[in-house]
Formats: sequence, structure tokens, C-alpha cells
Amino acid sequence: MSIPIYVTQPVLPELKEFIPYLEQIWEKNILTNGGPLHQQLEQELCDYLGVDYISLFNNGTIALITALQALSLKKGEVITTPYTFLATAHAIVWNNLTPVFVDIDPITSNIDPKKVEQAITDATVAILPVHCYGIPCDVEALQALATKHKLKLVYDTAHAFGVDYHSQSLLNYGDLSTISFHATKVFSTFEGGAIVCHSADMKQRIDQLKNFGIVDETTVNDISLNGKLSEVHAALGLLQLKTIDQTLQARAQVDHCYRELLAGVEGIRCIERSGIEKDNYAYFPIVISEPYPLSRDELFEKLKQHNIFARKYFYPLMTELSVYEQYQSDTPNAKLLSGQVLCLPMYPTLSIDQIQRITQLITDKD
Ligand code: T4K
Repeated sequence: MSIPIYVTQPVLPELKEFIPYLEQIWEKNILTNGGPLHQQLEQELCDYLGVDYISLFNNGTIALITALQALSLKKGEVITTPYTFLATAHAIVWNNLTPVFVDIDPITSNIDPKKVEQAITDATVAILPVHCYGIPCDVEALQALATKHKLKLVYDTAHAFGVDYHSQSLLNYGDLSTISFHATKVFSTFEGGAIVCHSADMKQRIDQLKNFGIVDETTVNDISLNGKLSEVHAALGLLQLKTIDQTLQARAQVDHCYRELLAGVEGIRCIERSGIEKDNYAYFPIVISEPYPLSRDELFEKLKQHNIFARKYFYPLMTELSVYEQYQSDTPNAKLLSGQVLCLPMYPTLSIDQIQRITQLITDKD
């Protein structure tokens, strides 16, 4: 049997490149709580991404929870998508807010602003869209709604590291954006994440919130979490930034290769990523429907039998999980896509041979 191919694989620098960073940490004896590598990574990320303020976190979920807390929302409803990873909805409930799930646009897989508008009530306090697979939401329409109804707009940008849209980083849209630097993401710090904000005051508030709400030795302003990123994690980020452009180029090639090899296969739609000025090619989702002879689940199993581990991101929908039973809503587009989507392996070191092997299994329709 051939070696397994997973949906993703982290890109690690050579171990020998990591050692000098460890030596530096050992020498300085600062392991966490905003040490020198942490500060350096915040600065380098601001420069690379073209954002003014970034606050690093120990993962994208704590960043999301803290972003909602930072806005001091009054108790109420947060409109979001059911077509996402658990963390998006969990962050809402964790803040004692109520998630209201609205439907997506079936083509982009992102929340549909028209459905958002229909769901706004007197209880709505915020909108939490996700740039799913790194594909930008309709940011103009969502901002117009947020402004018109005086709502906060927080983007879950977990998938969209490095994406530029309309001449700027996608992270600059909304009141706050959160990112994930998990091992499975385009840019990784083993575990990690961040919040991007637009003022020094907000950055200071977020930095306090991720450190138990501590203001100074005797003052604590909030009851909050420990969301700090350690020096070892920051070191990997600094190394990953050195090669991020090559990483993105290699991902682009994988994306183009898949599209070429799957073009014209009836019943297979590669989700479009057009109109993105700078893309990160975070995922390669395909949508399987008739007349393709296999269902999504059958194709998933077939690939698995050949040691290829695609993933059903995002199935089941949040609204289909028993833990979200009380937040049911009718989202037919999301339901359909969730039953038809399959994310194929996507990472920069995936070879042409491997891509051909995967697409061959898809085009051999038995
Ligand atoms: N918002 C959104 C929209 C998100 O998608 C996520 C996370 C978050 C927020 C929260 O961010 P974090 O708190 O995670 O920073 C994965 C990731 O754990 C999760 O980060 C990600 N989204 C989600 C979409 O996918 P799983 O359970 O599918 O991961 P897992 O462990 O099955 O990994 C997938 C494959 O990757 C494995 O089959 C093999 C490969 N892999 C994985 C790891 C962890 C490696 O080769 N090396 C590794 O170290 O959730």
C-alpha cells in the first residue's frame, strides 16, 4: 500500500534552523508572557500582512472567545454561519451570547448578507461571518448591514492568513478579525492564533484580556482567560514567515493542477476562488453531485481505501449537532453543500504524481 496522503501536512523548517531560536530562549530565560520572540513576531506579522495591530494568542479558538469579550457586547444574539468549524459557534455560546445560524451562498460557501439582514432583530448585537476556505465574504454588504443596524462585525478569518482583497489584507475588514495558526493551517506556530484590531487602545485591552484581565500588579479589570503564545511557538512563526511566499506559490500550483485535471469531470465542481488579489489556497474543496456516479460519502470511502484521507469540511453543520439543538434553523444551502463537499489533500509539498493519483481515482468513476 502507498504511503497515506492526509488532507494536509504541516511545512516545517529544517530542525537545525530551529535550534538557534531555542538557544536564544534558553539564554534569555524568558519563556512566555510577551517575550522578545513574541514581540518580534507581532511586528513581523504586522509588516507582512499590512495590518496596524495584532495580538498573538495560543490558539484561534481563544482568540475568537476573547474577540467577542473585547467588544463588551450586551447579552443578545450573534448572527453566524452553520457551515464552519465548531470553534466559531462555541465562542459565541462561551460568551453567554446566542448564536443565530443563517444560510450561506451556495457558490462561495460564505454567509449570505441577504439572509443576515432578514435575521436581524432588536436582540442582535453582532455578526460573526467566516471567510470559509479563505474565500472572502461579501465584506461590503456585511459592513453596510453592521453600520446600518449599529452591530459589531467580527470576522473568523481562521482560514484566510495572507489573503488580500480589494487592495488590502482581508484581516483589515470588520471591527476585529481572528486567525488560527494551528498545525493544519497555511501559516502555523504549532498551535496559535491572533486578533487583528484597529487601535492601540483596543490592542491594549486585548493584551490584558489574554492575560487574565491583569492591568497592573493590583488591578484586574476583567474575568478572562490565559491566551498567551509562548516563545517556542513564536519562534516557529518567525521561521515560517521567512518562507511564506514560497509556501503560497507552491499551494497555488497544487490548486491549478487540481483544477486542470478535474476540469470537465461531470458532477464535480471545484469551488471557485476567482477575484482574490492575493490568495492563500488554504483548502481544495470539491462539490460532488449528479451525474457523478458516486455520492460524496462513497467517493470519500473510495479514496480512503487507497490511503487518501480527504475530509468533509464542513459536515455535519452546527445546526445538526445535538449540542446545538436549541439553536435550530433552516439553512437549505448549507445543508446541501455540507452533504456534497469533500476537501481534497492540499499542502505545498503535495507532488504532481500524488495529485494525479488522487484525480485519477476521481475520474475513474467506478
Ligand atoms: N474557526 C475556524 C473556521 C476553524 O476552521 C478553526 C480551526 C478555528 C476557528 C479554531 O482555530 P484553532 O483553535 O484550531 O487554532 C482541524 C484543526 O484542528 C482546526 O484547527 C481547524 N479549524 C479544523 C478545520 O481542522 P481536525 O480535527 O480536522 O484536525 P486533524 O487533527 O484531524 O488534522 C487533519 C489532518 O492533518 C490529519 O489527518 C493529519 C494532518 N495533520 C494534523 C496535525 C494536527 C498533520 O499532518 N500534523 C498535525 O500536527 O481539525
